[in-house]
Amino acid sequence: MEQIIRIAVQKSGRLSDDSLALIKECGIKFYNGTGKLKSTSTNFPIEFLFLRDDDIPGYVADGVADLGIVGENELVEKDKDVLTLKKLGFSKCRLSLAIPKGQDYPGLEFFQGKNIATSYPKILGDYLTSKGIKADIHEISGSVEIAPSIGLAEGICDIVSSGSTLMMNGLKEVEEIFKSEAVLISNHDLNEAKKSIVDKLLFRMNAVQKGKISKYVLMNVPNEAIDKIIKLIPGMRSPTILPLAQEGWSSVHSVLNEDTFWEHIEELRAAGAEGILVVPIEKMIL
Ligand code: PRT
Ligand code: ZN
Repeated sequence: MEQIIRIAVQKSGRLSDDSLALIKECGIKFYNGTGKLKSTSTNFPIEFLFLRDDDIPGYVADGVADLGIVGENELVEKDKDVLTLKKLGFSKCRLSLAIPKGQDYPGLEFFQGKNIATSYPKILGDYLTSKGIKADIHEISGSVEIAPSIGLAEGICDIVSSGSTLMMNGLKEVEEIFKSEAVLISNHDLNEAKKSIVDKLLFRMNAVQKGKISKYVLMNVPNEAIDKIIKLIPGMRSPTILPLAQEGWSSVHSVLNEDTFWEHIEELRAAGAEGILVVPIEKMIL
């Protein structure tokens, strides 16, 4: 039988849409009708298992799935022996300690001897130990943010994204203890055939990711400014320069990184570039 790899993705939740979108952007076709627990791609040797995120690290460690997409918070909390292949840049959040808004916060010693409610006892326990704080950790699986108002704990440790859940529950964030984003994980013992499929998948994911952080830029430049402009935008190998119908002008094309994009655009305008067009890149293969 031809080799196939199995990837575990979250069935429905904050990771699902971006996980499936990334796989589709890699050109991998599959059907994920509602309620389906399994699906096989029609054009790539990959099979999908749709699971709760809590179960993904364990399934990958046990080899039930070869790969998985999961939040780092869940991965570290579950403490399973798997490989992290790649950070995926979505589902970003932080794990933070929070206390009632009206309380004074003198620093971490606030938590000495206190009760803290969380769904992340391992990450919190390791953090407090490393800081020399002894507290009682109460593990609860959901609605952690109501724990202080019902008298269960003096503080909580939970996932924060915008901060609005804390605010709505009269809490304030006092310490960030862990940063998380979605990661691609793999089983430790893949055979060579599976490894080579994983390499193909990683190659495509890298191309999609590089495309996302890069922009294709086209601009009109007076010929005397070309040298100066080229120094500002080296491009992938070097920029493309095409003559315009109007004498003395050229069109310069290049690729810019999104992080430094606005700085570059300002420099280019100052150097004489006009009519700057910025085009998204779907994939980038170097
Ligand atoms: O059903 P299943 O077990 O698969 O899903 P789940 O309910 O356990 O997880 P889900 O889908 O809520 O989240 C999946 C992953 O997304 C988490 O493990 C994190 O890695 C990541 N993530 C990113 C978040 C958030 N942002 C987030 N805001 N996970 C949870 N939240 C919750 C948080 O628990 C709190 O209740 O949103 C609230 C805080 O949000 P703000 O924006 O109000 O601060
Ligand atoms: Zn979960």
